[in-house]
Amino acid sequence: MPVDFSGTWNLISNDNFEGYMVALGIDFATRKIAKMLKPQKVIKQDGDSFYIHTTSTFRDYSLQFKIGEEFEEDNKGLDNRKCKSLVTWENDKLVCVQTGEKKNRGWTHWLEGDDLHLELRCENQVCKQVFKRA
Ligand code: 1AG
Repeated sequence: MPVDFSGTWNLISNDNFEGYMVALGIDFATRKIAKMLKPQKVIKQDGDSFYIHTTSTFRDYSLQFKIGEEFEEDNKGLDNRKCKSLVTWENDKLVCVQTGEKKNRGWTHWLEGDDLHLELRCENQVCKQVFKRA
């Protein structure tokens, strides 16, 4: 059985989100608000097609992609930088490389027990988020 990330997920931990946001050049006032948030993710997976909607009381972000197909990502409401993104499977992990102005930018999603994990990378910063099923 292939992995299925589908579901509604609530953030339970968020390590070094501050460092990640600093690496992305997010201003102090926005960071102060953003780090208080407890975002929810809704993931719809149909084979290799994904829809990931992250919502919060402050801003929302949605993403649609197919494994192995590069797409333009605008990061609207986040750092607003455009990049070229490519998501691939590495075993049961979903790995995204975001090529653009920022070095070493990307993220990895995987399931561990009943939890959804997300590692967000930018330059030399790594943020680690864990979500539980709603
Ligand atoms: C994400 O990517 C993007 C969603 O999870 C938010 C994650 C990190 C925030 C990124 C940069 C911070 C920039 C601005 C802070 C302002 C608002 C924060 C809003 C957070 C909720 C949207 C991976 C993903 C796959 O798309 O799950």
